Amino acid sequence: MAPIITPTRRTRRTHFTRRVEAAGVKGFTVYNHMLLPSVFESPEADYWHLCEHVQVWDVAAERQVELKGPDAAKLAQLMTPRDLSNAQPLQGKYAPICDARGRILNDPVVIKLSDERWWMSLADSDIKLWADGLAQGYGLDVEVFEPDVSPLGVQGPKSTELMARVFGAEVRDIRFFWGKMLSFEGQEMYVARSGWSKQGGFEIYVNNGELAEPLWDALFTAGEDLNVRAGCPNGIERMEAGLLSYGSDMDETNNVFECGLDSYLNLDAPIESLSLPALKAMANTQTHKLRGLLFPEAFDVPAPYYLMDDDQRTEVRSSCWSPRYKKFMLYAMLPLSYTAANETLTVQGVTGTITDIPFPKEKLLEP
Ligand code: THG
Repeated sequence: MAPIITPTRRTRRTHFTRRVEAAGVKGFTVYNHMLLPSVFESPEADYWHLCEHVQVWDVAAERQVELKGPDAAKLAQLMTPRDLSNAQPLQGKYAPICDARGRILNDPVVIKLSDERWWMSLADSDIKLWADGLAQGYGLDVEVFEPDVSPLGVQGPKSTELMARVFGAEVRDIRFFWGKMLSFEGQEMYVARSGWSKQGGFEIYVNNGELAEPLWDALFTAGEDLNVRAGCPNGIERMEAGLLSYGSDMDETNNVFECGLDSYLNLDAPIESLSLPALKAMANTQTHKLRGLLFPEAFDVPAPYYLMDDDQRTEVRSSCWSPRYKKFMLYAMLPLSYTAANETLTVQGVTGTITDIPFPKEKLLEP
């Protein structure tokens, strides 16, 4: 028998796990101490289906940390160097969370529900502890907790049609990273146009566990002729799209500049944010940058796998074969001293081209 992850109370199940199992899930990962499906048919079959049809994703492991109270906005702004002062109710913003040394602790979608109520829809790290520690240390009037809210993704080119059938035509004019309160069986829930793919889609923030399975079933009944299937964040699609995965591509040893997330900062905004002084001081001083690499053939890079030697040694962060472009895609944090002098890198005798992230389309299409 292949080794498994032993299920315990710590590897929390979601309100959708029974349906995910019934749909034939073949693998899980653990994310925010919770099960996150990782493959259904195969990574490649899941990829093609996602790009052509519509999938329902149990992304409940994208846990929310809720900030609630008079100082909620103040705490949210303290945690991220992205200016939140212009955020409107029901708007989301992709906003890195950084510590006082400018390092990345998480890269959530920050959602303003109202002035005194915010969610951070988290990647995989323990931000509730950090937020509560800051609230206590700064003496803020805010509650910090994990609400029983479970995002359900509806992703793929047919997602708007499916969502309109279940939630009504109002979903059609939701703009990217905005949301509406829409009702399912009489329960209002936050529905946003977002999700960890570039195939288009929505996320439903299911706030009543008893409606989780009925909602799942309603999506599958309404989507039968759309070829709806259970799916999950797909490693191939997200690398082709240039989406970053916290914990794999970057972690708390990296700063936002190295990861290319500097477009999500507002260094000159008149905001009070813990990391801003450090980030201003370190702008343009980084020695490494997360880059893409494209190889004409695949090879094995069992983690941890290191590229180059000595002071240039660097670990492969993510990799996979693109069946669409017939290229082996890899992300690595490369020393600028290397990329200043070289446009290629040879690994196991295969020479790859160094690129930006996302991979430029013309590089993907190169023969
Ligand atoms: N949805 C929700 N929560 C999440 C994720 C999600 N939590 C974990 C993880 N994903 C957080 N990380 C990301 C990374 C990228 C994006 C969203 C969440 C993303 N980025 C777009 C891009 O890079 O093109 C757009 C960002 C922007 O322009 O603001 O979508 O997926 N609920």
